[in-house]
Amino acid sequence: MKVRLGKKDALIIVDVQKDFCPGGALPVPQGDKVVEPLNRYIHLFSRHGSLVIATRDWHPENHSSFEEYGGIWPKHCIQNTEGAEFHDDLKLPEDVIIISKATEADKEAYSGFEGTNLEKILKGHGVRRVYVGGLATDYCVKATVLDALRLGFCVFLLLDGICGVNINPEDSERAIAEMLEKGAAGIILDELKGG
Ligand code: VGL
Ligand code: ZN
Repeated sequence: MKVRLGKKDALIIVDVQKDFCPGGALPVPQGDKVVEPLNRYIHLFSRHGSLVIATRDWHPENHSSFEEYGGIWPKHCIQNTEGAEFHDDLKLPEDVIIISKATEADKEAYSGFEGTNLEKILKGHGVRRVYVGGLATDYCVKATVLDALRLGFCVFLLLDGICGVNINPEDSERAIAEMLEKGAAGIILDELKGG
């Protein structure tokens, strides 16, 4: 499928943060592999004047998702720490819109739409189609894609720009299947044309 990038299209880069990359607190195996392809998408969208959005997991130190506070994850992406920074090689444009999520201790939010103004921002810019990539396929990417579909956006999943945790070996495959079943269209960079 060939897709022509339009003005009302937005790129959503999910949680490409140091803690989710090898060496971080909650590493996605080979999570840093998404950086290069996502940089190409960023370049294309920027060149077209299309919106680039980056979400980040942005937890207080005592977040309820941490094992220490009854959750299931090791401490990760704590606000204003190095682990919460975007990957050093991710080339976000100057006018990137950053969406911080799961910022309250007692609320988990895998989706970039949950407890944020992402929907408002997109609708305010007249965005109809979103292209979603980043980390992790089986958690925050999946939740963001499913919310976008529910909210009525046309959603493209960047198959060459996602990577999963795979606590169970097939979690990512299953997540991708679910996103596609529910209406997302899988796409790779070669299928996306500027213009
Ligand atoms: C994520 C686990 C915990 C993610 C965030 O970004 O996919 N996963 N917090
Ligand atoms: Zn988290």
